[in-house]
Amino acid sequence: MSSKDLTSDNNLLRVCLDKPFSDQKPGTSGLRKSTKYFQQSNYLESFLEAILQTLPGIEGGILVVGGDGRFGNKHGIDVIIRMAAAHGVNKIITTVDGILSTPAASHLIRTEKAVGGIILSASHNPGGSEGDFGVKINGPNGGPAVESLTDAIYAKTTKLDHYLIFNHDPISLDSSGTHAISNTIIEVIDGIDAYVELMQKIFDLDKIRDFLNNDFHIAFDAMHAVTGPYAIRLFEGLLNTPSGTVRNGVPLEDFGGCHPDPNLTYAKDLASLLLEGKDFAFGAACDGDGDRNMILGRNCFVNPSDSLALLTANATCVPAYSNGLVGVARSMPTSSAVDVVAKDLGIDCFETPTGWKFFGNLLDSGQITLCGEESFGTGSNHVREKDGLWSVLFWLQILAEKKCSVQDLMRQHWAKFGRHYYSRHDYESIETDKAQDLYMRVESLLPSLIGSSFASHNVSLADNFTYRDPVDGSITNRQGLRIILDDGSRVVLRLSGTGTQGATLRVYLERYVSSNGNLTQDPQEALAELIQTIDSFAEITKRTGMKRPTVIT
Ligand code: G16
Repeated sequence: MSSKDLTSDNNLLRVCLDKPFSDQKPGTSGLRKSTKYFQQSNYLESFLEAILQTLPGIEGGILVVGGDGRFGNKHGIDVIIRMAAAHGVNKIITTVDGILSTPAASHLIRTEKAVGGIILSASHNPGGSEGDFGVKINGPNGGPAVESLTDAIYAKTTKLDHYLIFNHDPISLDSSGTHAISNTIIEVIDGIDAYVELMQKIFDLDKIRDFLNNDFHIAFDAMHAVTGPYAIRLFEGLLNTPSGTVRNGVPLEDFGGCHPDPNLTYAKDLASLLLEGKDFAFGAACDGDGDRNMILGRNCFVNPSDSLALLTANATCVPAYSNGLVGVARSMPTSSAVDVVAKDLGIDCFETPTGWKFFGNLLDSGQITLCGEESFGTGSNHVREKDGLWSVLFWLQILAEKKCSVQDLMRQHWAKFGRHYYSRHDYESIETDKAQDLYMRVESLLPSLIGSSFASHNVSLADNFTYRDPVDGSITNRQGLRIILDDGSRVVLRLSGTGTQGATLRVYLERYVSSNGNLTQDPQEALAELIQTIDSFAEITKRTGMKRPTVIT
């Protein structure tokens, strides 16, 4: 049993831990576990204590706190407020109902000059008492904490013997207002205002409104997650689209029982509406915490890698980027579609490991303007997170300028730059040992693959990706197994850092067809030989017993 001691301040508690937790290592995006796991006594508090002891400038600093509205959000905010006050934070900024999207949190951290932020979200993972919960840590630049910080937090969790917390009634998040616990001010603000103002500065919303109001019908699916209130304000308010444009717009603690991951599997109602129906010319969805986006046109799904390339090629349509881009970056498994555009524009294109934190230094040092990941994430230097609604507005701005359909825009793009056929196959909930064995076996075979034949081509490179940060020189190794063929085709294998059940194997497949080749194939057909070859080489079906992936994107 933990013991609680009163310190000299009668309301300040020092709670002793029987022993430290050993499993609080942050993954690709903070600490993510099942809600039930987080409900273990002192589990959340231990991780928060480690953050509060590690984040530089906490005492006397400003901390931004919010979440995606999932089960546990308000309780978590209450605990953070009382613990942050116990650590002498000067001001905590949190939001009405605790609703704060990840990009909006990033913006607040930057504008309020906070020492960082704590975002309660398991992102695109399901929520509710049977779902997942998570704690994301952001640094003073507004971006996900860099590895040196998350490593230090993890190291702290393994040694903790106590945490500090104020005994205090929960601060009401029902409306805006200012409160205090001891010397700490708690400001509860509207979490939507500042973000909407930022969007008004970046985009020409009048132009988008005129375009949409001229019979260009759109549907947006907020998946009962955090973007609902933002989207209603932006689309049904400022852009004057009909009421009901935003579907599933009320944030629910369990996301209405849905999986708030905007892809063709989990946002299939919206996908069917666009891919089979005739009513809408444009559709989009965002994930649990509002940083991911999926873009659809009538009869057209936009692959996220293509989306990044298209935003790059058309960036000057957006007022904030009308002077062009300084450079772009993509994560290693993201297709090379953006590389071809960057080359054409004569700007740098960087390749980083998976995870938004790796874009931070490039954005902070002014070397890139746009960046993105294949996992439905695109963003720019306006914040230090990927930004779902920003991406949707970016698309609408381009369409308002070009006055064409999404499908036409994609076809014009491929006709100029060629097409990178691309797909990600996820094999979820594999037994961890089996997944590790499969992965390590493939890794050990890579050196022998170089120069040999693979899917009718020769392997020109096969390795485990190592990244050297061009700004601080730090090295991050073992970031994914790459098999690159002499025609530029690639297969990449990674084990996910965000799953909570067993292991998820991600297989990324890419094949380039130049502008005079066949540009209208089904991606799974275009990639069929690569798919078969990697399955037999990596023994995926044989070792997992799974005949097909859980999710195909
Ligand atoms: C997945 C994606 C990554 C993404 C990460 C965090 O990681 O593959 O590209 O950066 O989720 O995304 P979010 O911020 O939306 O949680 P992994 O390790 O599961 O592949």
